[in-house]
Amino acid sequence: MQLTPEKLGDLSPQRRERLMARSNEDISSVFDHVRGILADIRARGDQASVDWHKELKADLTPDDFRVDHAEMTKALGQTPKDLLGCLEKAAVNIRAFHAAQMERPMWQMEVAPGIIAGRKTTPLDSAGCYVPGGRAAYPSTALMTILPAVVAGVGRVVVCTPPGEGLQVNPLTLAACHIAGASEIYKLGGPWAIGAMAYGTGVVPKVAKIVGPGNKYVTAAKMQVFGVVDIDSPAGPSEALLLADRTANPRHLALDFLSQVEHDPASAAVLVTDDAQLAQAVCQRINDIYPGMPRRQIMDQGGAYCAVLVADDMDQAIEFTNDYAPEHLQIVTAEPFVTLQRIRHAGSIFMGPWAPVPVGDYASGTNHTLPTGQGAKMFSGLSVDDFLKKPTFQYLTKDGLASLRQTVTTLAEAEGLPIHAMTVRERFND
Ligand code: HSO
Ligand code: ZN
Repeated sequence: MQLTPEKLGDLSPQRRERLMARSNEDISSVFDHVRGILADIRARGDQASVDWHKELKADLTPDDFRVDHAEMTKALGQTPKDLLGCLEKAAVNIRAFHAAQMERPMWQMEVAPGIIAGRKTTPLDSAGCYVPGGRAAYPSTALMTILPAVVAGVGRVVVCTPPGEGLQVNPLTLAACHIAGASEIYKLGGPWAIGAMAYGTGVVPKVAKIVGPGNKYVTAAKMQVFGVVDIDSPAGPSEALLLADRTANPRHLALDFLSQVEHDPASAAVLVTDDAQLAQAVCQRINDIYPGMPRRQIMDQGGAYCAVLVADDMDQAIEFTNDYAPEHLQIVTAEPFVTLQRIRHAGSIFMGPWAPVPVGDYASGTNHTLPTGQGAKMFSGLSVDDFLKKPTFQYLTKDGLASLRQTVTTLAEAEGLPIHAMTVRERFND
């Protein structure tokens, strides 16, 4: 990756479109394959998962997918104390921030005299959290998906995470599941995990909603079980947009820029600033430090979605930011709270010189399961809202019903539904 500043106003429509679209993965090519696996899980349950995973363990049985008490105890024992302490500290902040998102359990109002209407907030009975494994095995994602469900009051919080050789899973992920308060954990990944949690098998329970990031097979599976269960919004490779003015430190911005790019070859990073000197300094710094970076191979392929853009002024920079709708937005300006007022679309916003994105990836309390690829224009990041439903209710007095008699009976008859009208009229016949 070799960066040079580009003038925002001079971007060709193709260049701008490429930056806006990011990697924009087309997952339709795996739909048929995934459909086959889901159908197999639906028809044969655990036996289908056993057949597909035989090579991981000799004499595999459905019960082997369950993480039992002994395995959890072992995982906790294997995890260094300081790491457990860090997970716990992160969990305290995530719990606190998500607890603050809880709505009133119930509210009501008098819509008109004698007509009381209100709304309750009730948690889902169950939820399934998918925690990726392999190259992207992040214990922090266990905290970020399980804790909002637990805080929302979901009774049964099920976790699936993909196993490797010997049906082993990352002990740190198990420790994080334990700290977050998962009810049960299964060593199952990909469409098998999604199918099992959507339909229910002998071993894995059916849940009401499946959340959590995953590769294209996981995303395709989630999309195909939508309706049988609810799902969260799709999340692709990580991305960050840095919105900065001349007050920003180029050495800090250079690392902030690269931090999300180290996730995935398809990750994206963009700096937008009204200060050409800052843009030049950040490019220079990135070009200098880049060759010595540990995850260079991954970042090499990611360069296609990276850019350092010089805007005519902050208005133009902010307009681009809202159109880009980044997963992570870093605002490093003289008055970040003033800039914030003008931001409409972003997953999670990091403000000021002391808030690099990784604080939110781990421990400031906000969630890191966020919409990518301009999804922030229509979706929010994971929160307790994902695990809450809001049934409405009403109570009418006799006078309240009388006041609606004419309206309801007339509308019911206009819609050709006479019994609807009779339910009201009959009450005044006694
Ligand atoms: N930045 C990622 C989350 C993550 N970072 C996990 C480190 N570990 C997507 O928001
Ligand atoms: Zn990250």
